[in-house]
Amino acid sequence: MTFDRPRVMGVLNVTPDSFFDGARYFEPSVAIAHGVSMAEQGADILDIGGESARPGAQPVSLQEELDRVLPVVETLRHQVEVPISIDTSKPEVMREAVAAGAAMINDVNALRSPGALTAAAEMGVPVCLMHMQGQPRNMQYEPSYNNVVEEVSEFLQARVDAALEAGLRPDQLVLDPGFGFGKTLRHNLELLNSLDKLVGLGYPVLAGLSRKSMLGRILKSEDEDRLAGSLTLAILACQQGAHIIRVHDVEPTRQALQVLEAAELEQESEPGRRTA
Ligand code: 8Y7
Repeated sequence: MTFDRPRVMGVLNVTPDSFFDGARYFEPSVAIAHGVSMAEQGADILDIGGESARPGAQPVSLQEELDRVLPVVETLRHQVEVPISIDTSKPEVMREAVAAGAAMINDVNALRSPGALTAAAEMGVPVCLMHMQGQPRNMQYEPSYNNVVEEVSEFLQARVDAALEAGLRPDQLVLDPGFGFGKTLRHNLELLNSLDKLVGLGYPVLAGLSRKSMLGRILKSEDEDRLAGSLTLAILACQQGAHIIRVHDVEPTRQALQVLEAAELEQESEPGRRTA
């Protein structure tokens, strides 16, 4: 995948308890239809997950997670042309989902689970390494950093080093600061404003901001009322150099990014405005 323009990753949660769309797409046929619809709306990647990472969420068993995601991966890959990403931290789920047709791994645990580095190295597909402080069950309990941008960046660099050491190729890696994963509103905004520093590590950067509670904090709104805020955050992330935006609302996000792209192209082509 090239990143000449920002790519849109559509979220497909096959869970009963994800915060925004939990239960909505728990039935496989409904999840599949939603995946097809996001592809039609212009998603560049579909991210299928069977374990909620919402704050306070409880882990699910391996078998339960496989039962949730595999039928959806298997069917969707024949119904859409866009690559499918598997959102999991479990090496067994990574392997089975890739065998079933997934072309990318999205791991909120950054391949820290036992066996995950080896599995990802063997499969050779792109992997998103995300930063999280704590675990979903406790991560929003008093998150704390001395310097959030430096700490997240050092963590991601250490995970890159571990991945390369385990035999992953540099061109497999995507980095993500993990908005909302063990972060206060201030931490999230600092990371957003310094996203260019993560981009400076030299890997594509993924940003997941869609409908997150940071918007609830700013807007005092419920998650179904956060679309405009989500689009604003998507634009800000892309202006800071993000390559992939993970969202629930594919069509509006594609439109927002198209408008941004048109404005940026115009800026580049207007000699009087050139700064460099
Ligand atoms: C993110 C994510 C979630 C994110 C990446 C939600 C699975 C919570 N958020 N993966 N997953 N980045 N890479 O709000 O920010 O969708 S789950």
